[in-house]
Amino acid sequence: MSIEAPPRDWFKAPAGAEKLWIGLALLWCFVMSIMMPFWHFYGKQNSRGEAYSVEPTAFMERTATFIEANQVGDENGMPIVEPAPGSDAYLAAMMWSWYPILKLREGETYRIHLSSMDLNHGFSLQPLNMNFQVLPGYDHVLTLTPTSKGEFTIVCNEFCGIGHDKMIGKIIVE
Ligand SMILES: [Cu+2]
Repeated sequence: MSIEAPPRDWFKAPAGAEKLWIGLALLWCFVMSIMMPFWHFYGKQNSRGEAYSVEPTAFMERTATFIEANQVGDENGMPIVEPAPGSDAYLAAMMWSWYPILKLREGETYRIHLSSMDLNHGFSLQPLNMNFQVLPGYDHVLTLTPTSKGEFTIVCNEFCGIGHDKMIGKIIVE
């Protein structure tokens, strides 16, 4: 059987319920488009967009200095680091880990510096589902105030190679 062209008068203008559904879907497209810039300015879940350029080696040096000054423990060789409230904290993404584990206090504000040592990773804080891109060369500063206690998992949501699914980090809030 060969492919045949449809009859010339195949198009039937939508009517009744179909017309209504197309109208609603179109309206929803407009609502969602308007909501994108709206959520950018409204709410406290967004990044301020504060970012600097940084070489991965320089970022790693800052991370090492930060760990040296604030380490309070370790978990399977991964340092647990507790920055002073109001201070700067460093979190490096690399194939395939988040380095180090951060220990924060509820209600205190921190400046979390995020950068990648190799390629594009995705910072996804669970179960809150806050997501940010992590790129080599960029020091992205998140001003963060934890509002609840517990252990929060960081997963990588940007496919970054064979160990991507093992790239799990942690933020502890006390
Ligand atoms: Cu990754």
